[in-house]
Amino acid sequence: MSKRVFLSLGSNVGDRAANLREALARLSGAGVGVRRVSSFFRTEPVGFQAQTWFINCVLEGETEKMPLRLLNTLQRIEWQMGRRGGRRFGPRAIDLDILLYENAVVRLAKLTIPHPRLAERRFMLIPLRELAPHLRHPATQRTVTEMLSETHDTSQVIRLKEDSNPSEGT
Ligand code: PH2
Ligand code: MG
Ligand code: MG
Repeated sequence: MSKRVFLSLGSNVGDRAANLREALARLSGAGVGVRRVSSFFRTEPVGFQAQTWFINCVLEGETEKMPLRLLNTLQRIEWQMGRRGGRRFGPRAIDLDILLYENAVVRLAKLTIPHPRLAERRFMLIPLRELAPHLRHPATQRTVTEMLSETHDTSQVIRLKEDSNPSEGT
């Protein structure tokens, strides 16, 4: 039985849009069927300053993998794409995070689902709203639209007109 998942993709190093596209292709080749992808967004860094803005998107996918296996796959792709340790909130070519996995609530030392900061991050909520505005957080029961209207995050999230053109809108 395949599971429906929503993943967040982010990059703030190098050709950021190309990095997202490469990650999408690698996911498809690694057992994560990509069903739909949100627009790409230029997003103000959250949690640190003096960094290049990110490009973020969210995908709806389908996978047979259990949560920890999926995490493993994401970390392998991050590694292959050149993310080698570094600061937790430092610059990165690619960051792949699990936002939602069916209606699962997972609380393990190395993995929390839904993503623990989902409701505090416009760069996750705005792309997610494009794909699934009425989807509910399995623990709080808030919809994506509700989380967005209630969040305290004020960071900027600007939709790119063409996901193939990272410079647009700068
Ligand atoms: N990821 C973070 C911390 N801050 N800010 C933006 N705009 N986009 C991100 O993907 C992001 C962030 C930690 O993973
Ligand atoms: Mg992250
Ligand atoms: Mg991450």
